[in-house]
Amino acid sequence: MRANAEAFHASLRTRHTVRDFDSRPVPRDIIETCLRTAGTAPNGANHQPWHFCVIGDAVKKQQIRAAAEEEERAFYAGKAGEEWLAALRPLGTDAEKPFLEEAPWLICIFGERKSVSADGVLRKNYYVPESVSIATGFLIAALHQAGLATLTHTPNPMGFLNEICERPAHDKAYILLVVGYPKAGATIPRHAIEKRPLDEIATFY
Ligand code: IYR
Repeated sequence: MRANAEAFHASLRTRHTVRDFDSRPVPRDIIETCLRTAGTAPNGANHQPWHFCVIGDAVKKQQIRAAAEEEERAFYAGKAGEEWLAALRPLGTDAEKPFLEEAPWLICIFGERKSVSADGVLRKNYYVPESVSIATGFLIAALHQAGLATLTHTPNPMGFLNEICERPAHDKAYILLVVGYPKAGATIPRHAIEKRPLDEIATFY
């Protein structure tokens, strides 16, 4: 038990968000297996209120990049506010998102606020943000374990993804997950490496 817990921690602690992706292809079946892992996540009423739109198509990637950068330009030009922009400065991010075209796969992660049940009735789903977030965590861990890097990208708002992915209005895009290999020489901001110690993030009673 101890050895397994430590081995999993040793693996996950080496995961870092990457912002420069190589265009080297990643086989589709690896992504499929990792998505099956995401689909095992605990969720509200076992409705499994998520949908993963997996983009490998260059034209769709181009459309996503154009729409995301439009939102990001507004964000960095002032919509974010000074406090938020100051918090991001140590990461060195800006409105340019070339990785949206360079990475082999983009996974648009939607929460289904409603979904069609087996009997064809549109039913309400529960704990959608929580369920989608947990599934996303499983997905990121699975991709990492497979040897892939990810970036949890969140242009805001992300309504453009419904259009590009042809998802209904009752689906909400939560995260645009960029998946691939890091570009040679890709770096990680020093700011992102420091993790809070256990005694700060947990209290035992
Ligand atoms: N979505 C923007 C801004 C951004 C916000 C947070 I909070 C981050 O941790 C990183 C970036 C962008 O992708 O640049």
